[in-house]
Amino acid sequence: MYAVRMRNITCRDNSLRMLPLQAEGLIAWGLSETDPGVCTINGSCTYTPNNGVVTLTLAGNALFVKGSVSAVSTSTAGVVFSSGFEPADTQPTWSNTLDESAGISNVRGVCCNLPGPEAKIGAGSSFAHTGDHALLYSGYASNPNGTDYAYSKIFDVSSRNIVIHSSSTLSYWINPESAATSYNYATGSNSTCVGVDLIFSDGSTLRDSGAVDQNGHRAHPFYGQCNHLTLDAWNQVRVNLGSSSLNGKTLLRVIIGYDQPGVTGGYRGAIDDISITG
Ligand SMILES: [Ca+2]
Repeated sequence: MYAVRMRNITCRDNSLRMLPLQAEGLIAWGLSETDPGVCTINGSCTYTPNNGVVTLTLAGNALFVKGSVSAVSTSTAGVVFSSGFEPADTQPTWSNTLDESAGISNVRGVCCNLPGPEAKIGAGSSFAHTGDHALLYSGYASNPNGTDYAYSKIFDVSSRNIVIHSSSTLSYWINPESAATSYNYATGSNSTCVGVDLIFSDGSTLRDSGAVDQNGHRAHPFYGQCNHLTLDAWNQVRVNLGSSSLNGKTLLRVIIGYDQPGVTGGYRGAIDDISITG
């Protein structure tokens, strides 16, 4: 029995060295006329002594594992950018500054001799979605027969190396104001024709990517969001970025845009709690 036990140890050690992870089947070890032995991957070893000796079977029932399969883990895609416009949050890089991707067409200040459309931090707990601050947007569209848009840049994220992956999402909250809640600056549902937009390193944009929000509306201020948001309410907009043509692209800027051709009048509202997951 002692000899058998020793062979078993050798058999075990050789099995361990020979086993690829998750291997199945028999492993032949040390087969010869005088020293036959067969081990299986579950550690059951059969030792066949020389002729004339009763065959002995050793069943150790040890489980041989070379390497291991770790527990399958799940993880939530991390937030790679967020801002609620509070003092402790990431602050806008720009204020009231047009974005070079589209700029402006037939939009001016909503009132009060403002030099142009607004895109700046506004304060007040009743104004914000969370906390006391949100991004205030406003403008006045003046062309009844053609283009009316204004795109303003907010955050420069070019140094963050944010690459869109299959699970990447954009989320933000927007409160488009009606005339009643905007000192009559806003007209009709103009304030709903606004959305957060993204600019990528190859010059492409979220608005022209075809990506849609959780309701199937394009993430485009006009071709999607316009008239699909509820006035005087906080609307959450969630966009699956990874399933669109944006997968693999590198994000440079977070901007906002108003866009609605052929309709004049003012618009005004607030955007808060922007987040992007990688
Ligand atoms: Ca806030």
